[in-house]
Amino acid sequence: MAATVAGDCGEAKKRKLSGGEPDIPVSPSPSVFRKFRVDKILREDQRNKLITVVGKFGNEAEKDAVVLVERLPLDKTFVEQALAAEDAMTKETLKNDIYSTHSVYTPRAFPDCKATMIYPATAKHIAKYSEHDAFIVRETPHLYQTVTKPCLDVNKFSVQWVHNILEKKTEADRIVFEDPDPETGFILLPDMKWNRTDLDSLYLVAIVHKHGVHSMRHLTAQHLPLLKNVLEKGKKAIKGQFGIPSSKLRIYFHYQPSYSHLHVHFTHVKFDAPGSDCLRAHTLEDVIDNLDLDSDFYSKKTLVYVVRENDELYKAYKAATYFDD
Ligand code: G7M
Repeated sequence: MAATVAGDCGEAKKRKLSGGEPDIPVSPSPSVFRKFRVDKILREDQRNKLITVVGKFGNEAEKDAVVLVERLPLDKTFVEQALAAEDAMTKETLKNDIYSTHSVYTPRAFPDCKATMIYPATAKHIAKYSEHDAFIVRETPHLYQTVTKPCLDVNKFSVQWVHNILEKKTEADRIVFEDPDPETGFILLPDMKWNRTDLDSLYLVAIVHKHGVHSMRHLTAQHLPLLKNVLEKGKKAIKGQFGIPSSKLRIYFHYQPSYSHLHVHFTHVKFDAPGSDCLRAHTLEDVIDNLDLDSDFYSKKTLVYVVRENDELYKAYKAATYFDD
């Protein structure tokens, strides 16, 4: 189970976030983390105000849970309502002439953190969310066939969450747009990383209905109708639903993706989304152009990306003596 416990204040709450009912703020209930005990800090990222830990809900025999805790971005509603709320408290920390600073204790109805939980977490999840050295790989088609593919075939994350979305078993109320065509259709919905409050950090993901396309590496010209459909209808749905024009959208694949069912990321250009850098992101427009030029582009292309120590792929390249250090 992967659960996102998120705050729901802000501009976006007033908009229709999905095709269904407007998002209604849910009143908080006792913390799901009451019995949680932190075993180890996996990663501290003060710049992004994020700490990732691994721990357990019970005794040693219990399965591990990975929890990512991040500060929510501030928004207009917070400044308008939370600061002035009856039950808000402040403590003056400095006063000098006309200048003063204050610690602000916000009312309970205003969440200040978002926690993303993965439970039960596998060793691969713990590795994914841990701090470790990064190494750049230049994956030739030969390296893909001889090392990457055999490794990924046995070490992949479950895509059960993807199937749940496609079969409307989970997150159905969050769907922003669906084209049900089995060949060219997709479901567009908020990515787990988006708090759904701040449009400047909008993050949606389009999951294709078609099965069996594991990553960008597998794309050929035969997938062009699918890709063009995701691009055009995805942009249109975001404009219609959130009022964001396509000139403000970064639309891309990850390579390597974490999950081997084809999906496309849509993020706001103002948001410095993790994995939107040149070592992981490939814009959908570029991918379409490349396939228009050559149907076999991605079976011939050398693809550059980062692997991290602890990652099974890193270990596989190391065993194949790919790295020169
Ligand atoms: O790296 P990759 O291209 O595989 O990215 C997968 C994306 O799916 C990431 O941006 C995740 O935040 C997102 N994601 C992962 N899970 C498990 C979920 C989920 O359960 N629901 C939603 N909505 N997004 C998810």
